[in-house]
Amino acid sequence: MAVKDFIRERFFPHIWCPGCGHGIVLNSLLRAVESLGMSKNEIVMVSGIGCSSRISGYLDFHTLHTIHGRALAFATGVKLSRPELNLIVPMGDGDALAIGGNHFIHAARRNIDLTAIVMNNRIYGMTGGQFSPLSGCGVMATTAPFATVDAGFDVVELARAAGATFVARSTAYHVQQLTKLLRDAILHEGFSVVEVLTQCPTYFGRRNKMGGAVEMLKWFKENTTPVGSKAKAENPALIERGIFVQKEMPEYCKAYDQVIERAQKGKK
Ligand SMILES: Cc1ncc(C[n+]2csc(CCOP(=O)(O)OP(=O)(O)O)c2C)c(N)n1
Repeated sequence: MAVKDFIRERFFPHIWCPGCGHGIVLNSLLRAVESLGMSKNEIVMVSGIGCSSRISGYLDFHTLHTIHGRALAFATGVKLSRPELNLIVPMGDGDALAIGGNHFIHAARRNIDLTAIVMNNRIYGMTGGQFSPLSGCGVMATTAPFATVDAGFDVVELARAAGATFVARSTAYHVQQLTKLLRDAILHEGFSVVEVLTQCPTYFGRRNKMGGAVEMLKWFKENTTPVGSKAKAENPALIERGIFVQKEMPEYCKAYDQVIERAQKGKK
């Protein structure tokens, strides 16, 4: 399997708990990259801190494992200095939308050509199960032993409103769709966001009595539906999967190059 060439075997076994969905995302991402025929030298993966962010250690791309919540800021710097490279930024829900929420909306607003993957397990996995801005209301967490009272963000609506030009969602159950969406997101020129609902049986599943990994994956199967389906009209509680936004807008690095050109010519 050619994908094996993309893995740093020396860092295995990985740190993820048995049944964690993050490994499924890693697998889908590798298949997406392989299907694009990209060389690993053309890819830079930038991550922050979290179970999800550890993915950058396991892949033999150019990788930067940075600080919690700041992956998009580092990635913006890399992309502006080397726009010919493909930047992939995997993040946890806390990383992307709690401490990193401001970076997220501004990267979307600028339409810089990065692929942001939000690995949404609705909990802070690495630090022991605190609730995140994507946990939603009525969720048990170590920091909410009597359940949360905060509503969660809808990543798709947030990314859309902030200006992302490609926005999609899938789950760790729907691996073929996920692979395709990751491929489309990498190909898209502009800020692309793929939200992946992924299971954390250890902290989210156990506390919320959702069962183990298999039951959580079944939950994704039974509680999601393709975007625009009839099922959603009949049952508004279903979570939609698919592509929500796909449009062309001026890309930030290209627009910035034009500013440099104008400055060099001395023209306003
Ligand atoms: C500035 C800073 N604040 C807090 C932490 C502690 N910390 C590390 S990972 C993490 C949250 C991880 O949750 P998430 O981003 O959702 O990813 P997951 O582990 O669930 O994949 C926190 C709070 C840190 N490393 N740095």
